[in-house]
Amino acid sequence: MSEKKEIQREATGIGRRKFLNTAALAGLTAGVAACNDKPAAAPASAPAAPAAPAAPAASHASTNTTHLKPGELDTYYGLWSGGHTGDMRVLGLPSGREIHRIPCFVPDALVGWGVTNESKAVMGTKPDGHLKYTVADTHHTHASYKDGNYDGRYAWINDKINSRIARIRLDYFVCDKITELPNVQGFHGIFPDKADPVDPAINYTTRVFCGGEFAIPLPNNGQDVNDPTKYHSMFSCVDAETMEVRWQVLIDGNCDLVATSFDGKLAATNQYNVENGIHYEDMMSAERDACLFFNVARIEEAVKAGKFKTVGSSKVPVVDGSHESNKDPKTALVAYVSVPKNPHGVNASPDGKYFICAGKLSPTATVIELAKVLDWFDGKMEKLDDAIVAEVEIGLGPLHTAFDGRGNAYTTLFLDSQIVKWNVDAAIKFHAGDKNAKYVVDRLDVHYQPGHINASQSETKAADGKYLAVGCKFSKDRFLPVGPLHPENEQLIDISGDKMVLLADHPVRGEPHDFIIFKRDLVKPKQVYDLDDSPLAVKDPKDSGVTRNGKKVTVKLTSQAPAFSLREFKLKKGDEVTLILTNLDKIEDLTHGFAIPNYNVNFIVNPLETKSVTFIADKPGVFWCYCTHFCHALHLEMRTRMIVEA
Ligand code: RUQ
Ligand code: CUA
Ligand code: CA
Repeated sequence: MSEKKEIQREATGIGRRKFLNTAALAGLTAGVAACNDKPAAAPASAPAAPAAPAAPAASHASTNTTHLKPGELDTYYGLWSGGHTGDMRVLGLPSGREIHRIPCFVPDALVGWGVTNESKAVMGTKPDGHLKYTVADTHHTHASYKDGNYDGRYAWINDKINSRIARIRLDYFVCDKITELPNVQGFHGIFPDKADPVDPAINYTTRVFCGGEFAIPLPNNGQDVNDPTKYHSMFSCVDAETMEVRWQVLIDGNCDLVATSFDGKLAATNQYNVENGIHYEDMMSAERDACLFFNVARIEEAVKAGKFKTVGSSKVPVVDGSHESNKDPKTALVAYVSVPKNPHGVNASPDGKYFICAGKLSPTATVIELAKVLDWFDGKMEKLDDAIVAEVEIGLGPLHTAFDGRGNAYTTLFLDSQIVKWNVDAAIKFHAGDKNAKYVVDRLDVHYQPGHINASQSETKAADGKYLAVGCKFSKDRFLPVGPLHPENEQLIDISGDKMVLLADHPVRGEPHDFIIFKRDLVKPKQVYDLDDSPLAVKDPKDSGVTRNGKKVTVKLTSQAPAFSLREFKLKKGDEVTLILTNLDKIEDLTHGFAIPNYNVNFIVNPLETKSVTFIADKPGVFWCYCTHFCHALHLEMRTRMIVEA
């Protein structure tokens, strides 16, 4: 059989893709009409159609190009979540080249993340010194703001499995803090605030909001497991600097993704389970769910006034955001705006006026005007749902939305395998009764089943409408086959003209979710550490040596290409050894590694960086500790002899 036929046959077989598509359609048929300008969805029982052929070459020439000549630098950074590899990835755009991976929640063998004492302190350990967790699932990544644009200080990323939030310093591109959210399961959406709701002088990020997706009995101690009324989830606020959890809001159902307003007054989360169901079918019974708007200033006043409780052993103040307790606008902390059936993404338009909720099981996008939500809180608008200024059909399976700064929104349609470009003002006119208002501007097939989407500078005041990236969950026939596991396909699209133009496919290791794309001059990375960054720094090769305190031994050494400061060092079997290594090479790109055979140790030290490891010298013998990172013509000779006496 020819190679081509074999690939085709595989494409029509029952696979993860078909299963997923069928399951999603089954959910969709529960009372949702298909979108007007699309053919009706296939019934759930119908066999999945064989793969659509690849899109024909775009008929519109693109002014943007992905091709960079050798030596040319990209003009944008992309920060990509790595999914269940637990890292953040740094891409250069428009080339799509992966430049770096920043390990956060999961050990990483290149840098020794989870091996060094410094990284273990960030990741968190059990009393026996082993890592508390070694798996994670990162979905959402966003960066700190100033004046409505990224300021290059920090980025954050979530771990859905263990409810942790990691912070990345954007000077060194390393993870420096991780916080575990109390009483939260399935921590999913994340968004930094863009200003303080009260103090206009604070026009930058000081809080990060976190949505909790899985409602659990609170406290989750094995009681009340079958009583849905005891199940709640929490919307959490983390301090951007200290990374401590400032407060939480107890809500009905569960919160999914998160958006924040440019004025700092509102944060929102989509909520697909107003039914408070604990079984799959219960979560899909209501025709409308909600987008929850949190009045940040009021919540913080309530916390200050002591109107909170705590849950379990956590000391974090928890205020009551349940629907029942928040019906009076004068006192409400949370507003429940209704949104059709199991919404997913919520995104803030760059003009600061609207949040847009994607319908997921409804083929609609809902546009909510923030000024009207504030009017409701202020008692100036009676019916909260009057804040909905548009609710328009856009296609099947809308998930996430990006913006071009020219009034257009771009939403992924998971089931249609398309991006729909639609005009927000036209949608508002259409919703208000002008049936001639054409809000759908363009559609583009993508390959295949897109989840996340983002445009260059999209959720900032500097949205520039040049590039759009889309994270396709399935790549199927777009790359050489490599066995059962397919890469995902991150596609790049030119959105500078009226028509979207597909520019490139990029295979990526599973499985990225959200990402942001921003201009390269917004970050100022440092390529050499400061010796004083570590209190343990060995500042002079003369300070190298072995010091002993009973069975506790400290080994200090330095690296300078092509040698370590100690040619050898002696230990006794059973010693508890802490080895500290400072790289005294101070020029860019001169990284050394340090591996100890049979001791499961390997880590790197970047220019002027200090790292340490602690281990028990339980195996006697000679161990050639060697440099694992190519540094010099004599890199292979760069070793030191660790002698463990029996
Ligand atoms: S959620 S599709 Cu975290 Cu949309 Cu990834
Ligand atoms: Cu030092 Cu290789
Ligand atoms: Ca629902």
